Amino acid sequence: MQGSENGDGKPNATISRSAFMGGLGTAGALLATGCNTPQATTAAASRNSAAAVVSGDARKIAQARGLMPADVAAALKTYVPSGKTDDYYMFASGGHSGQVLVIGVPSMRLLKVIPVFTPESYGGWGYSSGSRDVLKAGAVDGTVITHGDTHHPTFSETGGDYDGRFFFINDKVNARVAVIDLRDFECKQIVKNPLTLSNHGVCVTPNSEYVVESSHYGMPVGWKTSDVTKEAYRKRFRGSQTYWKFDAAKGRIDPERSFAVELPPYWQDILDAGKLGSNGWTFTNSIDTELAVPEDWHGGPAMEVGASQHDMDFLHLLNWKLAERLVQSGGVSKVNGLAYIPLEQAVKEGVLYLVPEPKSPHGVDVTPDGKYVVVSGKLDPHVSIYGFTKIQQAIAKGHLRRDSYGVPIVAFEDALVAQVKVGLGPLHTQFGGDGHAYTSLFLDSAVARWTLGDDSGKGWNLLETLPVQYNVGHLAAPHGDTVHPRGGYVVALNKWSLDRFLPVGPFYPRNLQLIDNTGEKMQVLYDMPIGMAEPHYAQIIDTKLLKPIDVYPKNTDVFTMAADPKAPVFGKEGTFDRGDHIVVEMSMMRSEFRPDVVRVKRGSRVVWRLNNVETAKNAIHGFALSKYNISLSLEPGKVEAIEFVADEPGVYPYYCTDFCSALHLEMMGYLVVA
Ligand code: CUK
Ligand code: CUA
Repeated sequence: MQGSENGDGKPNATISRSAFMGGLGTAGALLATGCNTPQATTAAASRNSAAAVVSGDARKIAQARGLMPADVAAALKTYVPSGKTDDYYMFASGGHSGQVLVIGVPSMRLLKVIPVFTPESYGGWGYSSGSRDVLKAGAVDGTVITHGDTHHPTFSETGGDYDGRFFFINDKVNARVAVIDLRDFECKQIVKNPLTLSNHGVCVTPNSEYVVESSHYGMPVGWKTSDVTKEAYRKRFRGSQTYWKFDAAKGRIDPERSFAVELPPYWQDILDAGKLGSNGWTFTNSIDTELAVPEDWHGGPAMEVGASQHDMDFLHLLNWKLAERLVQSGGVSKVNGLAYIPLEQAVKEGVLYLVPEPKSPHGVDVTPDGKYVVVSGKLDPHVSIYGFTKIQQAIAKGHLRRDSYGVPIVAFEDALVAQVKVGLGPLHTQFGGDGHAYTSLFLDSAVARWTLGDDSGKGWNLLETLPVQYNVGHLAAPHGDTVHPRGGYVVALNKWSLDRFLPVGPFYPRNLQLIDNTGEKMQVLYDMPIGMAEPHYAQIIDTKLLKPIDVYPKNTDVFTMAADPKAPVFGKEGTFDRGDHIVVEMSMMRSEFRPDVVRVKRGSRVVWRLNNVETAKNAIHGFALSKYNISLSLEPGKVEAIEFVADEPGVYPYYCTDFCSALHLEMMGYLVVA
């Protein structure tokens, strides 16, 4: 029994965290002996405090609650005492809530909801002028979109590992990508793809040169057509892969320096970027090489049947460094303002290749060493492992057959290194710090753990599978898709929870399960309900890499992260008539608004600037104005503005929405419209 070294009742000060994590027996010993010896964790401090817990009382509690030794071990592994913090941040997509969730690991405590694509009144997102501008930049043909379907979160990387600086997430339903600055955990930019209305995969290249977005459903380029026959689909519908240039100094995507590569309309799906030896390439799978269209367009079978006829779909291999050189040499045209490499040119220049991949593929993940690409097909019980070297050799050899669009196809046998039979419905793969790979099994509701082998095809073996509850989608592991996975945990992001939680009506919580992967056998430690939309993917980052600011410097405009030249000046507040509009300059502090009365004439356009002049951590003030649909959140040092027309005479209270002090309820004022 692992951990039994503690069973002799002697303190074991040298036991490592990972040994502790692996030791179910530690808790077993705890229950069996009820001893007073310190059980180990990393910190010396917690080693001492553990002594108090590990007593006869703990045993009594466990017995009274009917806990098994494994339950107690799980509790000890996930419990983060009051006042202590977690080892990792998990950033999870918020699914079709359009937001991003920040969760502590291993405690699985929700730390923050970052508003992104959807207005969120707690953060003033979509109400302040600055955030409205961000949402407006993501408008589709002039329509400001107030929702999103977030799937694939991605940290910025340096050298193939997360660098803790920025975070990106896609909106599947309108083909948009958002940038979040990890200095303040706030969304700063949304870009709309001008080629398509639906995307799916998003990843970054190893030094965040590009945020890469794959289109999803086949679309006429620019979506403005009503020619929807089967023939039109083949001829004029296309996929695309967009390489959004990321300017890390500015913290923004630069559409001027971005480009796209045209692809056949195969419904490109998830993608991943090559790393180390395979850096310079991206790998994108696809699911509708049948070119199926709705029955109505040609009288064929239903879409889901039509799109699942082939035994193989295509993995797309894109040489983005070559594409970048083409763009930089000025040899490409523009479509809807974006530099664009048409399919024919991509083929001619050797930018694009295909490799067949088994039935209805979904996940594609590059191994930490960059040597292999792991593909899983929903309707094939294997993960297929392609060798980057083998692919390059096949390309160099030439004589490749082509698809109906003329794209060269590397033969499956020439690219394949191994297949591991993992179970039913394999979707997504992550890599653990233990050198193993972890694949989610949607149909089996399980996680498969398997070993990585070599080019000869040896060493690729299934180790074990662990049931999870239920219908797992993605997995997330600490730095689990980088060159340097940290290990310790795997989180299963499950679609269904069925019997896991108290009933809350027909909308069941989604279930995130924390798994310990440090032992011989994996163990589910914790079920975390998500009381909103389904998080698809999440990434987990070492907390040491993030250095968020706790107070904005004075007068900060959070969209430039610099002092706002128009910030209201403390002591010079007031209401000023500027001819065609009224300017309100307001300071906020505990526990007052200055001014506390704002008088304007009916019909005035009002530009209201607010400055939280506090410098103390956590001294947040909200601002809500009755009738005018305004809610703001001003963290200390932040400046924001709102604009509206005061169109009705009356008296409208405004007040602070954050309980900021004992006199918080008195922090209010009146807008008087005469
Ligand atoms: S997808 Cu949802 S479980 Cu958008 Cu990565 Cu596979
Ligand atoms: Cu400020 Cu309450």
